[in-house]
Amino acid sequence: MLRKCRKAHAFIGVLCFAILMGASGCRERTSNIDNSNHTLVLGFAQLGAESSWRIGNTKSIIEAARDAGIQLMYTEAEQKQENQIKNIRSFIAYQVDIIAFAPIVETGWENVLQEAKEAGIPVILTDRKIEGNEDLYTCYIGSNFITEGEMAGEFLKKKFYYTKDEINIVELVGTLGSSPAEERSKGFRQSISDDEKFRIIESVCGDFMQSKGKEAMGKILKNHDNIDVLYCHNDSMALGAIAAIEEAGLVPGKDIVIISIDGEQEAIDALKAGRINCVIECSPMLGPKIMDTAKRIMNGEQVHKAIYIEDRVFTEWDDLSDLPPRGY
Ligand code: GZL
Repeated sequence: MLRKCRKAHAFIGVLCFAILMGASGCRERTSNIDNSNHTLVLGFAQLGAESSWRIGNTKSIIEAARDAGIQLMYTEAEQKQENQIKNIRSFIAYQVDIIAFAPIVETGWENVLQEAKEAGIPVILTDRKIEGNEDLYTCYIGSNFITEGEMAGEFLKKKFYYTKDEINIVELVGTLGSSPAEERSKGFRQSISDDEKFRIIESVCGDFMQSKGKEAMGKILKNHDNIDVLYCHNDSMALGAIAAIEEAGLVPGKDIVIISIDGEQEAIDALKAGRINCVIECSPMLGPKIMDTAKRIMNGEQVHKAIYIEDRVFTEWDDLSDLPPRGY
């Protein structure tokens, strides 16, 4: 996984540098792209490379821009909001036709999005949402994280339908203040709130990262010897937590029921091997929808304010033998 990340990093870094170098200075923006010789320029400010999901998301965006004949200016923020804001400002200065970005957290975007609005550059939110003024962006493209949290709760209620005893749950939370973390927590709690046997005994941030998921779960296991369920906001943290569970001499998927979100290949393989009990899909393959929506916006078409991607649930009860490779 690490080697794959490094290779992906190198490729993206070179690509990003080449695009930015080839795109120095300002450019003359046209109001729309109906004249055939105009190439749409889209600035994409990615938040980081913290998980297989994110690497798959970046790959989908780069490939979809190429297939759509869109010139992509790509930047990566190493999970720092200040970097994302700087990168968006560089797109404004260059006067790209349209900006798309995955806001690492929900707040702190008003100023830079107001600047984009005043520059007449439409903004697409991808993957994650922001709080506040909806006039500052044209649309959101991504998953419904509340629903994903509810799906996790529904699996749990089915799994423990006949159990009368208390069910102790620990939760590994994604990046604090991010919409997936906030909403996956909220949807899960809403879903299990009608049965008091479910008790969340600890909730710890693992920042969507495998290393931090393992570290956090190691500490939780030292403080609790009565854990029945682990609910992880993403697969990377779940895979890290599984390593910690095994190091503690416990059997993941048996001693501790594990629910995770994303649907990356490694998590599906763990599900097939019985080391995870439920994986909720959150597709990172947003590239084609982003590029199609960008073209529609530039052609003056009305688009929906929120364009949700359908997600599926994979459980220990499903026959996954025909599931095609996940691609991330
Ligand atoms: C969800 C996305 C989350 C993934 C994580 O749309 O923002 O960020 O679930 C990723 O794997 O780090």
